[in-house]
Amino acid sequence: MVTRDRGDAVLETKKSKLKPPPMFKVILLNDDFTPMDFVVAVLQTLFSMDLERATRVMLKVHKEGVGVCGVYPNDIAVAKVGQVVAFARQYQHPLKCVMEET
Ligand code: TYC
Repeated sequence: MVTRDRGDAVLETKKSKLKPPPMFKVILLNDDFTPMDFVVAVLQTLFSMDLERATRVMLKVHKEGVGVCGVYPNDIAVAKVGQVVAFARQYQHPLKCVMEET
C-alpha cells in the first residue's frame, strides 16, 4: 500500500499477515452451595477486582447464572480456570469456572 503524508513523502506500508491471538472469556457459573463471600474473594484474589466490582460480578452470576471474570489469551485463561477450580476444591466448594472464545 502507498500512502502520502502532508509533506508528500511516500510511505510504503504492508498489510500485516499476523492475526491477533484468539481471546477467551473466563466465566463463572452459579451453583446453590458456594458461599457468596467465597466467590467475592476469588474475584478479588485471582482477578484483581476491588470489593465493589467483585460483589457486582458475583451478584450477576448469582442472579443470571453466568458472569465474565476477564478476557485473556488461551494460556492465561487456562491457568485462571485451573486456579479458580483448585482454590474452590481446596475448600470443598462446587464452584464451576469455564472458558469460551470471544
Ligand atoms: N448462588 C450462591 C449462593 O446463593 C452464590 C454464588 C454466586 C455461587 C456466584 C457461585 O459463581 C457463583 N450462595
